[in-house]
Amino acid sequence: MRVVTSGSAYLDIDAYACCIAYAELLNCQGVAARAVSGAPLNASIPQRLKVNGDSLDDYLPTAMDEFVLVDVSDYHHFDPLVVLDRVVEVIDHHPGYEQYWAQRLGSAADIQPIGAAATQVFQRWDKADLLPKISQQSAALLATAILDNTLNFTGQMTTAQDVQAYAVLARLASLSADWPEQYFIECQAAVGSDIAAALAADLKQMKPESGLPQIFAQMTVWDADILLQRHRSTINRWMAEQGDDWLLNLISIRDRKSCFLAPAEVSQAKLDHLLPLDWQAGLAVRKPSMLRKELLKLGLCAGHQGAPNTIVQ
Ligand SMILES: [Mn+2]
Repeated sequence: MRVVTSGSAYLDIDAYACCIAYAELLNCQGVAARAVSGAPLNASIPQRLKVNGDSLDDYLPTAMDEFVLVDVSDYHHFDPLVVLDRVVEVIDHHPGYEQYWAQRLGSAADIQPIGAAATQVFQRWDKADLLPKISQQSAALLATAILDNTLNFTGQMTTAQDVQAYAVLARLASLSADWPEQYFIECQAAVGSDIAAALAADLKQMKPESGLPQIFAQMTVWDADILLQRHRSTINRWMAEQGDDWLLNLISIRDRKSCFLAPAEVSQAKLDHLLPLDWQAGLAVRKPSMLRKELLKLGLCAGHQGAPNTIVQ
């Protein structure tokens, strides 16, 4: 059995879609596979696209099983059920571990700088000439994962392949022309219905050398202004319970901006060091929107340019 799985902390729609759609492809090709994960699903997965309630298959792998990792390649963050020596394939779009996997797996490691790992899974279906057999659900999941991970095609990592994959998948899944708007509005409703859970499900602890605030939460919604109007005090309260030095990057698809929420001066100063921002009562707006991985890249570069001892502090 091939166990198709992803990271340990939570599943976003890209990881979730890739697990399901890639296991489906393997089964179509006569390789027994199942999509398995013990991680909770975050607010990027709409209720109506969930295949099995609020979790994936909780199958317990046997000593005979092999593992396929999707949307993750940093083995520190693999689902705990993974046995590293029995990983046979990796499909991912995060930088950092390309060499490691190329040495271990050769061409079975597919790590590309692309908007969504879902686009890579789409390419597998396409190459196998099996797209006419993909389930409507998997097509909808992959298409929506592309929307989410590319910020509706405005993210800096978006490629022409993402755009093309979405067009084909949206047709196969019969998605309407206004599906992107519908989808992000639905995410906003999910976030708004339980702010604390949504923050917890996309929160990362940043290392000092990142040059970023220690606690970094990120959420993507349709209209950030409305969300902030309704929930800003709850967000402030909940984030302050996690620590003093925190940042929320609230990405607003409708107006293509990031709202950075960081009340502490120490957190604001870290961001000021990386890009010009105008802080008003703990809030700064950045247009076009930015992803956490883009800020991390800026932070790491700034660290390397400074004096060596500023990196390790
Ligand atoms: Mn992804």
